Amino acid sequence: MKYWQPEFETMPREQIKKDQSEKLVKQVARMYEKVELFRKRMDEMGLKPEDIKGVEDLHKLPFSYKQDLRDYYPYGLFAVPMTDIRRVHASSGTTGKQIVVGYTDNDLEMWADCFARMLIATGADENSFVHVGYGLGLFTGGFGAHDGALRIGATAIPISAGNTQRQIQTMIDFGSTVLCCTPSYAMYLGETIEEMGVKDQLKLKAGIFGAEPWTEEMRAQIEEKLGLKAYDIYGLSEIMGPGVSYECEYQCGMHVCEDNFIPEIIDPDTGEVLPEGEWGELVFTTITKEGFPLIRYRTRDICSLNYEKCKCGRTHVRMNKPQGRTDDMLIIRGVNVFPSQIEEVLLKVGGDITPNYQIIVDRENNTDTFCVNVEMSEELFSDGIKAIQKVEKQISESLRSMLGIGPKVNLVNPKSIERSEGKAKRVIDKRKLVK
Ligand code: DLL
Repeated sequence: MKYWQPEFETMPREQIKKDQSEKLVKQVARMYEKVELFRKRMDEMGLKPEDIKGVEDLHKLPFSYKQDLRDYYPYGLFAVPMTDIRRVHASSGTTGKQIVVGYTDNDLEMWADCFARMLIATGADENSFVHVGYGLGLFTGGFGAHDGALRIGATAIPISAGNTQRQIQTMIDFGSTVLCCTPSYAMYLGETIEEMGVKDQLKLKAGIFGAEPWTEEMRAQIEEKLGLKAYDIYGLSEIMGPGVSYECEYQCGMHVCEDNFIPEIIDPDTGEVLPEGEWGELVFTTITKEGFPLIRYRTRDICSLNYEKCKCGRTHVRMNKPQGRTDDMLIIRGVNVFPSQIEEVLLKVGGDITPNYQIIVDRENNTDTFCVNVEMSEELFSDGIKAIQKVEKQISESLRSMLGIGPKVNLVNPKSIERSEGKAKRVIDKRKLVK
């Protein structure tokens, strides 16, 4: 089967709005009937489904939150009988109880279609070999990529995450052309490929990396180590999984699949919708999902939107790389610090260090302590203590000038920080452990 780019991706904005309005009106009416929590919230606000006439009324609707999924766990927010739910996925998140999401046949079709758009944008086709290195299981990453590969008629290699040397040997033997995994795992694969000295045996052309924030500097390193073009893909279990938005060949923001999802940017404190271009919390409404639809879901991702037509011809809105999450922002001595800011500085330092790091925050005598452990390169390790101290000082000063506070930087031995096969754990906040 051959996949073609649907015409709606290049529709004029007025037409997109019309299409979204029709779908939103139907979705609101259906959810009012089927989902108790949604009906209750609408009633509390004195809103009736008829009050929603199109996207211009979206801001009137109530928000939904991750806590709702926990309160109604497992199936309390589903909008169809369980006999129509064909598959479930779950997300444990970094904290808290797992949440579960469900898909009807149509939902799975729609998801495969969205991931297929990502693959097509990278130049993949029925001749491609799609190496699925996201975990295949309850995590949405693996199955999302797998179904997308089938949709374009490519050959899927559902290897899942882990067993790094075997992954690489399989890539070589099976001729993988598209690699799908988290960016931190891509870095680890790249490092191992260098050690094995097999880069020239790989046939990789494109990488589809997401599920965690990553910087432009990291993109450059991954591209260099793996010899491919690295694309960013965004998604979250609550809304669908990977493919809610994706980069095109121009890599200037991720196109939201607006025929299925309406994004908004709001002020996380007041809930007000912010004007185009401003950074705030990303909120999504699913307008076509049947099994587990959500209205105005607060993602906690910090992002901005750009409605300008892209050079690729797509008119679908682009979201910027999320800067982090409202819930992973660290407040250290009163200063807001995002792990991605630290990563940006570290990757700029280049050769003497590796991009493997951990941020450790603690509290001593009522003051926050802030420490960044970074792995040094083998070369620096053999240069001795004076050279190491010099680099530590240089990183600490660069971080101070970016953040306004300087952490204690420790360069640690090569390969001493644990590698990740999925989402990397970069922050250890010991203050949260204090009872
Ligand atoms: O991570 C779905 C996914 C799988 C996306 C594979 C892309 C590729 P969750 O486990 O529910 O779902 O985590 C969702 O991960 O709210 C963001 O905070 C973060 N995230 C996902 N993609 C990106 C990205 C999957 N490209 C949460 N950049 C989201 C930054 C991302 N953060």
